[in-house]
Amino acid sequence: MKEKVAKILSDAESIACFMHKNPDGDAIGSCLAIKNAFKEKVKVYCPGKLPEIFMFLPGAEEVVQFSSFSEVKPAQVFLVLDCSDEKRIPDFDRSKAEAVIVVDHHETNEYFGDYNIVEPERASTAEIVFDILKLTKKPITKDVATCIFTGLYTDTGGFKYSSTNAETFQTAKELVELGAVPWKVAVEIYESNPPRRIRLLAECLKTLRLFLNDKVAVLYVTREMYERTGALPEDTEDFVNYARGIKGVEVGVFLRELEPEGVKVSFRSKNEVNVAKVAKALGGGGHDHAAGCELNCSLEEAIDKIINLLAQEMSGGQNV
Ligand SMILES: [Mn+2]
Repeated sequence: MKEKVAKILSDAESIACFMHKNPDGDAIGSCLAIKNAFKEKVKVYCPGKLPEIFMFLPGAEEVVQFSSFSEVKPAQVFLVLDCSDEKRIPDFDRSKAEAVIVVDHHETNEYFGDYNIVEPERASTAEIVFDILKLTKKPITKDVATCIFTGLYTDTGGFKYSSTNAETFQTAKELVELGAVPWKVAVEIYESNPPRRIRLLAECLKTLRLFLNDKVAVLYVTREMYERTGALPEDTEDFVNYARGIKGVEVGVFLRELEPEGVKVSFRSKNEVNVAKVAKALGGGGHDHAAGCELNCSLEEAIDKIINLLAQEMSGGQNV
C-alpha cells in the first residue's frame, strides 16, 4: 500500500494536504513534510487557525487557514494526515478530489479514504510519511527532515511517552543525520512560551482536583481565565501533562471551555487505563494513553460524566 500511495503522490499533478482542526505538531509536521517534498503541486490546508508555535517550520507561512470548506480548491488527490475521522475536518467534501488518501496512527481511525495507511503501533503519523517519502525516491532535504522530526518529537512528548521505542530513536537518528537539529526544535516547541500562556497556566494549576483515590487528576481553564490572561485556546497545549505528572495519578484530565459553549476534554493515562475507550464513549477518540472529546455541557457536568465513566473503567475488568 505504501508503494502504491508513493506512486500516486509522485504522479499527481495537484495534492491538497489536510490536518485536523486544532492541529498538533504531528499533524502539521506531516503536512509540511509533504509540502517541502513536492513543493508547488501541494497546498496545505488547516481548518481554523494554525498555532503560532509551529510557525518556525519551513512552509508554515504558506498554509491556507480556512473557515469554510468552500475555500478549498479541488485537487487530484486529497491527502489527510494524522486524522482519525472526517468529522475532524468540518464539512470535508471528498467530491472535490479524484482520490482521498488517509495516513494515520490512531487506533480509532475510520478508514474513510479510498486508500488508507493506518499503523496504530507507530508513535507518530510523521514516521509513516517518512516511509512513504523514502519510497518516492525524492531527496529528503533538511526542511523535510525538520518537519518529520517535529512530528515524531512532539507526539512522543520529547521521547518520553510509552510509544517511544528503539525504532523511534532509529528514525530520529536518520532525521538528525539528514539535517534536523533537535535542540532548535526543542527551543521552538518547549521554550518559546508567550507570557500569556504562563499566566494562564498559573490560573489553571489552581483548579487541581483529585478523584478516585487520587488516581485521577483534573485541571481546567474557563473562558473567563482566557479573558483575564489574554491567552488563546492553543496556549493550553500540554496542560494535561501537569495533571498526569503527579505521583500516583493514573489518568490526567484537562478541560477547557469552548466559545460560545461546550467543553473540550483531553485525557492522558500512564499505563493501566485505556482512555481511548472513555473518550469514545463520550463521542471522541484517540489512543490508549492519549485521547479526547468535546461535550456540549458545563464544566461541572462534564467532570461528573468523566469521573463516572473512569470509575467504571478503573474498577471493572483491568485492561492494558
Ligand atoms: Mn499523531
